[in-house]
Amino acid sequence: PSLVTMNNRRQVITKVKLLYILLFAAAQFALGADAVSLWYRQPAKQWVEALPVGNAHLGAMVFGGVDQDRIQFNESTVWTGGPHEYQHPAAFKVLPPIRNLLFAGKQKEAEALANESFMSVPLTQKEYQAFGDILLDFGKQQDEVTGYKRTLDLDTATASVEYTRNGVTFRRETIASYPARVIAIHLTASKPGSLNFTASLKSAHNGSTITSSANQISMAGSVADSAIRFEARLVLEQSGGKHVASEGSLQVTGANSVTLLLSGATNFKNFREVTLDPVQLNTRMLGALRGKTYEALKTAHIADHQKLFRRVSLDLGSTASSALPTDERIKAFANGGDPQLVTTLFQYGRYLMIASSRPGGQPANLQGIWNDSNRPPWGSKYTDNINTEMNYWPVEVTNLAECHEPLFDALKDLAISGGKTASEHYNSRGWVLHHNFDLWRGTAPINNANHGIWQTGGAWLSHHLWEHYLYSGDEEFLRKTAYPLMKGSATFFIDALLEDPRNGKLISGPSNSPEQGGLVLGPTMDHQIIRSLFGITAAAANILDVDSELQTRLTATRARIAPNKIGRLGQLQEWLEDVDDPKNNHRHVSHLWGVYPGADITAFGSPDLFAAARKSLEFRGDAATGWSMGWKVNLWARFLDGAHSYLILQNLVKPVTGARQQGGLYANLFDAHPPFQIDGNFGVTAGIAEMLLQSHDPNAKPLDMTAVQSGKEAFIHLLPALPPALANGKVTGLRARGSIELEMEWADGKLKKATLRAHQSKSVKIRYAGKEKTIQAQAGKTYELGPTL
Ligand code: FUC
Repeated sequence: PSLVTMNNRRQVITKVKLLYILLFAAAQFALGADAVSLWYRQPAKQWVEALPVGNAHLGAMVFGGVDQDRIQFNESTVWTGGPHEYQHPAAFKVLPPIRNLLFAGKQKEAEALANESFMSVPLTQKEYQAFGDILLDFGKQQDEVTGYKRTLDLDTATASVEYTRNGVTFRRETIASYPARVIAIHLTASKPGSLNFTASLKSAHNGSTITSSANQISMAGSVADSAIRFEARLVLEQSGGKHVASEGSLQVTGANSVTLLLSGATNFKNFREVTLDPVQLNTRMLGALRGKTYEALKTAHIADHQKLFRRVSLDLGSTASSALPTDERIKAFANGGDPQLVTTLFQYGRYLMIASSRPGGQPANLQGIWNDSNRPPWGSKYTDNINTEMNYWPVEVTNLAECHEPLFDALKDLAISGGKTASEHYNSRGWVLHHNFDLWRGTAPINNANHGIWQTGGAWLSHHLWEHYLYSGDEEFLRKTAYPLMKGSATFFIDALLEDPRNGKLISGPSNSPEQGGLVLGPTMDHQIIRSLFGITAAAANILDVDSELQTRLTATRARIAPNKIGRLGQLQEWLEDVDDPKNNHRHVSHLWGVYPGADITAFGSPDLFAAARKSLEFRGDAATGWSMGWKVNLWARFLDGAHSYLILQNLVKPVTGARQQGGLYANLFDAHPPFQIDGNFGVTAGIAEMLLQSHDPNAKPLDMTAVQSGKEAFIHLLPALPPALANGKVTGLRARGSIELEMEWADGKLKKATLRAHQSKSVKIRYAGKEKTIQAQAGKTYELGPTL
């Protein structure tokens, strides 16, 4: 064919393509598909297909069944156990012999001694529990169901189901209101008088008492062998028809619309007291809603949710795939061409955070707040050698800072219980948290010495306080909340670090590199975390103008901690000894902490260590558990490699096969270890943000505490790791350290425009595509930048 006909043919093809795109756009519009909703053509068969709603106190999973619907629910303080101190009295007595055995290379003996005399009492912590189910029985019917659609709208935080049967369209909406502290289910039908069903409650705990009278059902009981007593109450309001209460259920006939309100509470007051009255609490919460319409409740709920959710918008474009139901999109994602699902996943992480972690509640646990089992994986507690921290990675950068608060409240508790552990286990001041905690704030080493004695959980979590300060600039918070906890954690390590007689360096121990290699002295991760903790604690004291002696002490001690080392394979050593195995593809990448979430190994300030860390990450490979891939998405973004970061994301977005180390997403977009563990969802949301914006100091050298690291200046790297697959887009409302809010638009992989809003007056260095520029930002002012800065 001649060039001319080829060109013509191309034009025709382009036109056909254009038409195709337009048609799909129209179809999408008709279906109402958008980046912030999940939808399905069938009810959930399994729990991981049901759709989550939550208000940080109550969580629920909506199945959307037709003949029978199930709304499985949780309350965040329904746990096994009761107030208890876990420290092992006088455990510190075996500390010197354990250390000596480790210095002598006798790891097994050291572990045996630790297992005998150094562990938590009891050895394990308590578990998060299921609470119950709301069951709605519509009776088995033969009539065909058409137009079935089940949706979770992330923007309004509403789960809904809609279908038509026998000419009547039925709709049910479920919301979990944070201001009202209830879950509401609203049922409607297109034809008056056609709602007929029986509502009942089912307890997840034996021996519960379920009674119904007038318009309510009460379910009261306790968790076996625990101090927790609970009550859930379901109240019914209907228009038209009637209802009868009998044998613990409510039978509704001929109603036009019905609202069911679920309230649930326990006697848990705090980790040391179980003195609240759940019945009184429910009466109060439900009483406050008397006379209020569902519409009013819903309006207040949406306003409350959107106040947080709408702070950030992300648009990565849409394609033909956007018109498909969510479960089909997960299956097709590997084929490429569905950038919008990345947006959905990003926003889903923010949605889940708002639903599971709000001021006054418990922090998000391994499953957020959603759990249908009384023997959940890993107790659905708080594993803080990665998982709890990962949960909170997205909160500051994606503009949900107040969702961090429950974690800070937990840290206040942990500093109390961890103070006892510090003194009994280490004869040290300050506080320490090992690799897990629970509702009762256990901090002592659990399970087994080969992975339970990891000392830096509290030190890592203390960084969250400092990060909150860096993002907000809130000095009041730094003074009152952050600094005392950071100081307590740092003080512990001033006492507990030991001198390595071989070279005079300070090392941690006994400890682990999570969760491999057994009990050791001086794992790299510990040193990175402690070094960083000392740096930020000294910086905080400096800002607050307090504790000048401690500042000097921290700075001097920091310089003596065993440094990062590059090993024989060019890798960053995970341990003091050069024993890394290049074939080790373990899920934990602990020694890369200094790259992310830490920021002491940097692209331009320590290029050799940076390259070594990258080598270590290459050894670990690209597949792993869900949370591990969540971490790697962030790490590859820190390595400024958007394509690799996206490759990991792609490995993660696929149906769950069940293989324990392979990740995947369930139909409801819950991330899989497998099993379901929520950290991967949060890790990925943080990772997508990390591709678009980084605000640590990439020029910092080892042992530096630069003006940026100390919170005095800001650094913003625009589109540092933009994947080619996300070449076009727009984001608003991301936050950077230094109290800056950012909007960006890019096309064909290049920045078009960035708008910075400064909330504080500060010198801000901006980097894009290898160029750097400094502006003196004024609080309240907005700055626009193009690709040449
Ligand atoms: C750590 C991880 C596991 C799991 C558990 C909850 O122990 O090593 O993979 O995520 O936490």
